[in-house]
Amino acid sequence: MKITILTLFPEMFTALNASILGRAQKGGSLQLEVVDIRDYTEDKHQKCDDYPFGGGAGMVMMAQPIGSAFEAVDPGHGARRIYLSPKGKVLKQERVFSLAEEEYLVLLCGHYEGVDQRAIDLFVDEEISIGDYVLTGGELPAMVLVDCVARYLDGVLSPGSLVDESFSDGLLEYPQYTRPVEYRGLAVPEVLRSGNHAEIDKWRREQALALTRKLRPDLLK
Ligand code: 9WO
Repeated sequence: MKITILTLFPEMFTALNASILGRAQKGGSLQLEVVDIRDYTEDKHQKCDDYPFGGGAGMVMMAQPIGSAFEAVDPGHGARRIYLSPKGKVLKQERVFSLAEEEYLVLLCGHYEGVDQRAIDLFVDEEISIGDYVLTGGELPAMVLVDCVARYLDGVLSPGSLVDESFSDGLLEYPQYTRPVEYRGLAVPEVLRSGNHAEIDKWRREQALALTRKLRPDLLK
């Protein structure tokens, strides 16, 4: 899968080369491209933002550099074009699965007080929110989207971890323990040290269900 990120702050995306996503890129299942929208300005001073019509605080990202950047990275419009925005539908795991099936995503990151609405109307297929809060820009949400989608590409997770995840399908994760057996008076539950895998599976399912019922009952409806 290919993902292109359009942003005025490309240096923020160095974080994505670390850890798990570095592996996906090396393995070839993820091709990540970060594009500086400023490279596409036609303004002689490379200006990409301007005052809002109607007045008000702050600056608005101009339509021209954004439109030209979309057209340059995806001339045939084969990509799904997504704007990370608090106005979008809130991202859930189901949508993560379906996004992972796409060939090519182009993610637009807004900044300042927003983006000229015409860039959204002309070039964006879908707005996605990662949660109901306002940030200084769409860059962190874009990284969140890349991270959760990339987990489903080949070679990102160790074999079996997605199987473990579907085991507790839609539930919160059961408690995990590693060595030592006792830490500050708290012991690892006996069942996990029993070697009885049927009992371990049963305990984990029960824990996942009880935790979900207690902490996130909305996930069970
Ligand atoms: C700032 C602002 C200031 C005065 C009046 C109105 C205003 N609106 C905004 C605003 O919404 N700024 C956005 C900041 C502009 C686009 C990028 N920004 C953004 C994206 N903040 N939060 C997100 C986001 C994206 C996806 N999921 C959650 C949050």
